[in-house]
Amino acid sequence: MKTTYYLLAIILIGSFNLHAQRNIQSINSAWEFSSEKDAKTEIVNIPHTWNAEDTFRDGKEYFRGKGTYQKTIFVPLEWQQKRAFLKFEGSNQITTVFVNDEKIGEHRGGYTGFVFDISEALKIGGENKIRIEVDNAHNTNIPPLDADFNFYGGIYRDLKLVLTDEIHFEFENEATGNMLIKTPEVSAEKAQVVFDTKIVNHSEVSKNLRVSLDIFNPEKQKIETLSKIVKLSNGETKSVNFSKELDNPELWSPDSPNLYQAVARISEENSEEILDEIDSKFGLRWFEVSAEKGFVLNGKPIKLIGTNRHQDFEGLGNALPNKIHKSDYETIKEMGANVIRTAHYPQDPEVYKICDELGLLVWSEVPVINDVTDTDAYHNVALKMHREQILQFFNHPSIVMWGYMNEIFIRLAFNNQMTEKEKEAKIKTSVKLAQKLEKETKKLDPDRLSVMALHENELYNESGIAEIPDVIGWNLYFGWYSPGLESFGKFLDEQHKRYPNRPLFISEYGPGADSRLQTNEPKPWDYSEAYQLKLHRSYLNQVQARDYVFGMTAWNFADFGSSFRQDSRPYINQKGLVNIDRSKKDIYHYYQARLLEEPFIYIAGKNYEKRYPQDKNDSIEITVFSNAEEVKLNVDNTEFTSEVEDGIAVFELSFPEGKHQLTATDGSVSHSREISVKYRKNLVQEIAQNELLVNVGTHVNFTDELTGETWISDQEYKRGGFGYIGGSVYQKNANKFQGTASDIQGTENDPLYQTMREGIEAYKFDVEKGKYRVTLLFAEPEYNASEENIYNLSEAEKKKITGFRSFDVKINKKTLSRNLNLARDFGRLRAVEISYEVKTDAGIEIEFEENSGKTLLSGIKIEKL
Ligand code: GCB
Repeated sequence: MKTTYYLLAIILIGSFNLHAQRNIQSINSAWEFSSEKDAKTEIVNIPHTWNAEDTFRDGKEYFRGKGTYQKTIFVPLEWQQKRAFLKFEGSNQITTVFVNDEKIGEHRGGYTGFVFDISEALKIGGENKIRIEVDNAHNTNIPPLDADFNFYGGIYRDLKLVLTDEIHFEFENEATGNMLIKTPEVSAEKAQVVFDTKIVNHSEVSKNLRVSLDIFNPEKQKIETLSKIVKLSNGETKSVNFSKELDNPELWSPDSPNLYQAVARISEENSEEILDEIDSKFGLRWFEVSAEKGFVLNGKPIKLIGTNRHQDFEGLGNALPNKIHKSDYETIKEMGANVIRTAHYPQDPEVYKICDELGLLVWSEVPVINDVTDTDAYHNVALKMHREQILQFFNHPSIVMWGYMNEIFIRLAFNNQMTEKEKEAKIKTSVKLAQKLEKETKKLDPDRLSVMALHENELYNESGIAEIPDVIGWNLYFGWYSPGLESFGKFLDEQHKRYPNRPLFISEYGPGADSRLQTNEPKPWDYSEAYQLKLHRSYLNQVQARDYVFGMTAWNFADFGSSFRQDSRPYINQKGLVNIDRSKKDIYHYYQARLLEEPFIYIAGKNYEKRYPQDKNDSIEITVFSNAEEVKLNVDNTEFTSEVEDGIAVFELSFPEGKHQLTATDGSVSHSREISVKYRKNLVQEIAQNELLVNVGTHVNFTDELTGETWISDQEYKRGGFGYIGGSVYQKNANKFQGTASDIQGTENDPLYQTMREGIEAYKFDVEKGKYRVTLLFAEPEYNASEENIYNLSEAEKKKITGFRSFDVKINKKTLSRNLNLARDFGRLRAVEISYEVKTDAGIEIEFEENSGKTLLSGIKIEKL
């Protein structure tokens, strides 16, 4: 293995083409990797994280510590007169570089780029060992301290090796060598553009240099060449600035993302040979925001509507190829969005590039989130990160807001251990840091807006922190963490009344939604796609009705990894408009109907093709998303028409049993889908053909992704049919409608086990004579459920023990399981499946009899044998 890897390194470096100009090569392939957790080396490619799997397997216990990457490179003699740099685009979170065991430097913070000059440590004409240590252990002096996303460790963005001449544009700085292009004044008639570069002379002699700058218009024609002669002594670094007024600029906007380009070069005064060259795209636009006018771009008001986006992906953690960064933003643009928030941290350089090109406005943010440490070290890293994001992404016209804090009081608001004094100290240090970050923002970039995201708490107003940035974003979860969808608008109106001059933005909103869960009667916390639709529809309407709210970004574009989360898919935050593998939820298409201008139509229910009405008198709801005023739905060649309200046309139709072809059209575009219909009334009679599966204790249908089986929503028993007798829907938490959100061990079908009927007396199926298999699903939902054996307890003890649950299961009056104690027999929060074979002359009745605590049942399946 070692030989191949040396060979690889030699080929890589040998292929460098040593012109005088800078040479930039990726150095991603074939690194020897080992970690504190696993000393065994493996060969990995960058982008790489060591947490792609364990964050989704081990929950919050995922490995956080040190990983080491090593590689040997051969440095040819031609490098003698060159400078060599390593350029990281992002590595989480402390990165230390060694060349031939000599420490070159350390970088703190996992979301911005950085550059190390390795020239002095290299052995020219020989082999050189590069070792990079990366540590993602919790560090109280580095943001983020705590957050609802995974802190995946590793060199998870591209790594580049850059060779320059001894005379070059400055590279090793917080801007990672970016030339800054400022546009202090832009109007429809003219734009003032300033180009800031820095040049470095690393040679032994002083030089007379020519620095030139070419400007290209969006049509890629050269429109200007500026140049200066600069004398640069040996060892000297100097700023070289150009300024130009451009007439009738071709403005950048989401509809016309026009990009100019600047190319800067250095040569010796009397020579044609180019010593170094850098380039950058830039755009010309101006904007302002106010409570009265909202957001105004290039003189035109524009309501900003879009999403947040996290940077991880199924199976990859945060180590994404650029292609996925790109396709995510293309998908967001295709949704009709005009704005994005980079969730809680600066993202890959590719992201800002694609947002410029697609025309998406950007709120970029540093991960000062949930909590602050009151140390200079923490404050300084936060400030450095913020400077790095501003300087590295400065030239992107898409960026309009620099964010520097998210919900900074959330931990202290929920912490009952802290004394009032400690809380005051926390607030004080957070306010102080916000002031410093604000000052830094304005110093580096007075032309963009500063912004901070807040959670629903008065502390932000009381402490004065909400007054520090230019604008504030509210992360509001009414209808999810707080009750009542309409409370959202009331909250905003009250804020507006108290602070009439504050422009407001809704930086986050949204419920968890799982494509496996479907219903027509959505309720908070049922994780159904229908509830996701209900909430987003309501929020969109409430924001559209309020001019003082200048925009909103849904939480989140895609489901994302969060190791401590226990929802219907453990370790995943499910508020995405698309799944973690980017397959789309219905809600994505709803936004298309609300936001796109070109004709759009979509029949909702991609994951709701199997429908179970009671009988032919019970209608089925077919939902069509469209931006037309009226749409037609063709069902098996019969046409129905409906008006569209808020992007939705609802058809209540009764269907015969069987498969049906649906086609919706607005006259110009159409969409088709097939649904299959079975009457609940007939399910018991047809058990011989189709087994019957019920998702007990809930109003939602659950589809198993592996088997394709649908467990239909529960119902009360009625003669001639099936259903439960007695008990109530189990509710772990009074604020949540149903079930438990805990991770259920031993299954991927958590929601099936998370919802249950407690205190259930019986489940009945009025089947005909025959032999059947009855399968019962259970999970003990209480962490503290006792594992005691009931026979060991006296009556007095039984009464005393709380969380004790033991019951008998009888089928057709015969006790088949006695004293079933789920915690003792299988473990708490574990999926349990027990099948019984039963012969009957008529009907099956499964009775549950409590010995102690309450009976329960999560699911039931009945098959004819
Ligand atoms: C928030 C946070 C975000 C979380 C989100 C949620 O307010 O800013 O990081 O992921 O809520 O889903 O709870």
